[in-house]
Amino acid sequence: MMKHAWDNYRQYGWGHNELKPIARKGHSTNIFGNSQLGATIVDALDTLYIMGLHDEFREGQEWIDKNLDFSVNSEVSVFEVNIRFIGGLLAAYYLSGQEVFKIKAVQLAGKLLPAFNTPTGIPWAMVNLKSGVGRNWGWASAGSSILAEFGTLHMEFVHLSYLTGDPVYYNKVMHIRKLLQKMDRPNGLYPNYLNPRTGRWGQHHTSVGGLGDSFYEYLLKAWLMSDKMDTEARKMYDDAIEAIEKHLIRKSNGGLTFIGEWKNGHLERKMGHLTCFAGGMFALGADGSRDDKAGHYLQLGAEIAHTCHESYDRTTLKLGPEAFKFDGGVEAVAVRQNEKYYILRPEVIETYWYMWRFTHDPKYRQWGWEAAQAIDKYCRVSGGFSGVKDVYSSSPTYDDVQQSFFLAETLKYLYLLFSNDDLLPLDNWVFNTEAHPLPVLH
Ligand code: DMJ
Repeated sequence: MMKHAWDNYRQYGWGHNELKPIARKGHSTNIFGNSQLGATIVDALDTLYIMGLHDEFREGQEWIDKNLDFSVNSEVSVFEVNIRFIGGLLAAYYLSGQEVFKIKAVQLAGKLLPAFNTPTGIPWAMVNLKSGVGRNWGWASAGSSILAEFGTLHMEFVHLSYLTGDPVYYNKVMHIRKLLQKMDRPNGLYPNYLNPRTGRWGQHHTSVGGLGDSFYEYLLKAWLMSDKMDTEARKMYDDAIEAIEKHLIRKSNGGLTFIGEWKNGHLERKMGHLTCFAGGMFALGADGSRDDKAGHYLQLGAEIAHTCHESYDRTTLKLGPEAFKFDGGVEAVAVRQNEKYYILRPEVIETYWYMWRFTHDPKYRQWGWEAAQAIDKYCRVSGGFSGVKDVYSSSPTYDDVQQSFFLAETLKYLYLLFSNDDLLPLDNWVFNTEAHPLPVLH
């Protein structure tokens, strides 16, 4: 599957950010700006390396060496470029030892730094790589920055300071943490929106899915990546998770544990595909949890994995919808037409993999295999892999996008699920939110 995805991108989309596997041409979205930055190459490198696809890896390295140029007049998402490009380049560097990846990661990080020039030091969502001018998404509550965006820089920036000896990156992310620590949190929850000019929260929405997700993930992973020395991060994670469990996690009438979304004091009984990563996060954070609640968190991870598997199993294609409800007799099923799509996302398989590593219960391999077969059956087209618009339809239509995270995450987690535990052991490696492994800094 990786060969099929890569070879088609190589043939039809080379150098573009992503591939349109049906039109057989390059694809890009506004998160990458208007330049051809080869997002799929950078995102896929470590997967190629891990799978032993060394010729493909070398081709990618050569393209990066000769063509990847960040001095372009292009406005990109700071978060996306950090998790996919900086994370991807750093992982490729650590795995292969090739200096070019480190050099490019540091060059790119320098281009992101102007995004932090705000009255509070909370970065803008977007920055122009050439001019350094930053701004926020027009749709985000009252000019706010997004929790999952400014809160998902820590792992990569700590590594950048470690590799360069320059504290500037570390200082930027620690400043964000200190600021967050000082703020009041409604019901102990972190709202998704924070205004970088005023330092005030925007709308009181809290989510473990889109807009919130990887902020919580990075608190836990900052602690793991520091060889468990960063106890401040662990405490913030424990506090946040306790509040989430109290206010957002519920059991449906049918006995499925789900994580809802908190909107101005009201719990929306809806869970996103993105939220399904949390099963793996709870399992990963079980060891070291407060009050010896390791068993509890491993169980919670297992329950989320089960719920997310049900969201797949209750569809025609056996692929999960973007969001599913637990309301009025509906259980783990999408209701609105615009929530029925599957865009090759990794989160459910990611959780299967973590649960497999921690329990070795064969059902996780079984579930991963079901998902792999469904992707191969319904998302494979002759020009690559495509997302599908309706997982409940027996004749689905395609969205014609091969997302870069399909190669970075979905296929990597599947491969790891069927590999031995000594391939990237979790005692030595921590995966960033785009599945790029970074070493623990002992
Ligand atoms: C990826 O880019 C990352 O996993 C991110 O944290 C969330 N969204 C996508 C995949 O669904």
